[in-house]
Amino acid sequence: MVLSATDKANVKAAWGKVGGQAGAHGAEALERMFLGFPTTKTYFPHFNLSHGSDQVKAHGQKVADALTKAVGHLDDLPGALSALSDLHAHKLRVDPINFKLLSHCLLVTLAAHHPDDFNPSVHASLDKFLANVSTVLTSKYR
Ligand code: HNI
Repeated sequence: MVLSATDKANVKAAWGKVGGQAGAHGAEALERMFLGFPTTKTYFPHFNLSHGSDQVKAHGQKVADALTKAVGHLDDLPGALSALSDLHAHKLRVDPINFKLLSHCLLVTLAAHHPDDFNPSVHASLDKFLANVSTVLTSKYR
């Protein structure tokens, strides 16, 4: 799924609006994922997943930082996310289905916090972006 010039501009603008809230949005998306899709919790047996936990906050920041890096390398997502792709495929072995769940929760979080920016075009571009990131992170499974 190729990101058009409009998609790239939409994604950059939307992520720019997120700014310093990215980590908090990441943590909120994770919390939504754990509550809405409890099977995803099985990948985090070593985490305290209760509301406001420091581990979820820290992980939300890591996910957000990875997405910030991706937004900065929209023309080379495989290169920018190569190490993360190795980690998810070879070590974590997260079932690819879960990436759709986290992507959905990221979209909902962005829509909830930035309703004026989240028009249908931006929605579609962010969805394509997250699908592309997910494809890269699940590309080395076999
Ligand atoms: Ni994911 C670790 C980014 C989807 C389960 N993940 C990371 C790290 C980043 C990251 C960054 C930290 C790497 C490091 O410490 O070097 N993960 C992302 C991104 C997405 C994603 C950008 C998709 C948009 N991860 C998922 C999904 C699951 C998932 C869908 C499972 C439901 N990730 C994990 C687990 C870890 C992890 C588990 C290890 C956590 C830990 O610290 O032990």
